[in-house]
Amino acid sequence: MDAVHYIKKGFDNKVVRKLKDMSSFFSDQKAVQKLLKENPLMYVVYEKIEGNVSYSFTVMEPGKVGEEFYMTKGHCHEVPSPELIHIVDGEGVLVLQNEKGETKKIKLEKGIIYVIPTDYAHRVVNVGKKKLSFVCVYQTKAGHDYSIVEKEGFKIIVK
Ligand code: M6P
Ligand code: ZN
Repeated sequence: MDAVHYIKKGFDNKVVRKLKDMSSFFSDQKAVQKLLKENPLMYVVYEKIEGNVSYSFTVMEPGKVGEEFYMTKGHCHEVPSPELIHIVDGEGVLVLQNEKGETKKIKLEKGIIYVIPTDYAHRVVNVGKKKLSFVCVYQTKAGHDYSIVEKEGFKIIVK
C-alpha cells in the first residue's frame, strides 16, 4: 500500500482550512475581502500518528487571492526538528525562512524527497492549475508554531 492510501485509510486528525482561517496571511487584503463572501477551501490535511513519527497527506486547491497563489499557513516546529516532503501530484513551491530572516524558495519536483531543515519556518504554495498533493513525515513531538508567521509573515510572496 502506498503512503497516501495508508494515511487516507486511517487518519487520526483532519484539518480543513478555508480562506477565513488564514485571511490575514495574504498580501492583497482587498482581494481577501471580495473572496471571503464565498470563503473558498484552501487545503485539507490528513494526519496519521504512529508513535514518535507522524505522517500527513495534504491536498491543496488551485487558485489565487489577488495575484498570490493559494498556500499553507506556514509554521515552525515547537521542538526543532526536520521534516520530509514528497510531492504526489501537482506543482508546488516550498518557501523557507529562518529566524535571521534568511529565505529560500524551492520548486518541488514530483518524485523527489526534500528535507525541510530544522529551524526553518515552512510554507507550501500551489503554483499549478490543478490540485497539489503531498506527503510529509515529521516527529510527532515537532508540533506547529504559527506565532512567527503571524507576527512577521514570510518575506517571499509567490505570484
Ligand atoms: C503538511 C505538514 C503538516 C501541516 C500541513 C499544513 O502536511 O507540514 O504538519 O499541518 O502541511 O501546513 P500548516 O500547518 O502550516 O497550515
Ligand atoms: Zn512542519
